[in-house]
Amino acid sequence: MKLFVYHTPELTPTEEAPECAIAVDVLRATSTMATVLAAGGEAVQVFSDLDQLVEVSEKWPAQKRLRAGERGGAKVAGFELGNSPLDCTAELVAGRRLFISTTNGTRALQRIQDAPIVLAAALINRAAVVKFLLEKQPETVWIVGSGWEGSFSLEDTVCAGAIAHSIWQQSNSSLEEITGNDEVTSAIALYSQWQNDLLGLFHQASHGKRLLRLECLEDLKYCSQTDILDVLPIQHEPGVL
Ligand code: 3SL
Repeated sequence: MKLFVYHTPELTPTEEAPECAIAVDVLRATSTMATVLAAGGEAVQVFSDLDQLVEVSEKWPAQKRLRAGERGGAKVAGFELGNSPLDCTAELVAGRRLFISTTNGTRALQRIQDAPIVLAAALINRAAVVKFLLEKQPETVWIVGSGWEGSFSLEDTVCAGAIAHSIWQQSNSSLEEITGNDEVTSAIALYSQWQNDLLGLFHQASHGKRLLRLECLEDLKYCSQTDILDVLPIQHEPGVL
């Protein structure tokens, strides 16, 4: 298995495709998706366009759907949910489909949706993603960070590093054998440096600071936990996990 890390959807190659592609948006889209599925959500359907989300979700029975929208960190008016995983309780989401559009995370998923295997990963479900990769042994794996509007983000790269580090430790492979590009080595180095203080790293991160200004400290705390949900968000049809 060769791992490749791409920091943003924009930096992800367009002319080739891996066997498995993983979207990462720790703060907060993929953390929210993992939480919804772990809490019994029927599925998560992603959209980059809000109007399209409304149009498609309207064809779904009202009691079986939830609409979640985030722009600039804030909830989209008229939707039931923003993008806080803490709002996604089992009472609210069980048996319902989440129709979601966020600034960067849903864009990352759409960028990779043509790969044969598409996953969504966050720190909270890292172990489930690693277990799947070790069992399935795809030849090439791309880990794609969502970043922020085309820029690098610390929290997505540290999660990519957490995944790569765990594969390296559990696969009996050398670092060189699993490393497909330099970004993998730097992501592992970032994770190794901060693995015992991921919340501290989020306080350094530009999007962490943005969310703190929006009074989302509890979200940062929740999303900085590692391996707390045994859930594998895997794409069943384009855009649906
Ligand atoms: O950019 C995104 O996709 C979001 O996850 C950003 S936020 O954390 O909801 O502000």
